[in-house]
Amino acid sequence: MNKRIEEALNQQIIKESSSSQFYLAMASWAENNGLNGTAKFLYQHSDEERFHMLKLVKFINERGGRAVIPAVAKPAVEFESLENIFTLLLQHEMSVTESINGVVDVCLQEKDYTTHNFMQWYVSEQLEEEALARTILDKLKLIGSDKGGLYLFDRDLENSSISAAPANGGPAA
Ligand code: OFO
Repeated sequence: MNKRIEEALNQQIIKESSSSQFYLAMASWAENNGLNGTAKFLYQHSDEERFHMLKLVKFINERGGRAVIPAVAKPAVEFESLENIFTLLLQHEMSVTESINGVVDVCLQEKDYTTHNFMQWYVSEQLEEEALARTILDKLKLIGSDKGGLYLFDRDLENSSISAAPANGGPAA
């Protein structure tokens, strides 16, 4: 496997792994704060990120490269509010999108059209994830500090009336 491509994909593994940990920390915070619907949503999201990481690990290894499993960095323990969580989540997704675009760029420079094709799955996944995070954040901004509204929001997430369509081959978000 082309070394630059291998390095770029391994860097992406770090990103997906940190996304999974980050959302796991958010899920745990939500669970401890009585927000069970949000916790369920974020636990699922964390699983989905792990799946994104695994998909890269397998792709690299199947193509003769060597996937490197990164150390786990400790994410935040405390979050200010639901709005704070989803603001951070959107910012994080935007940085992941940038990094995916960087990998796609390396694929084009190295004329690796197979990996370029593989990465298109991530490109559309990022579109969905950013759109979902924006929708959720818009709802939270409307709700503001209204406790009844926040209760209903959390219940909606529990019943998954706010959720992304499952990406091809991936678990439901
Ligand atoms: Fe892996 O899609 Fe979010 O980060």
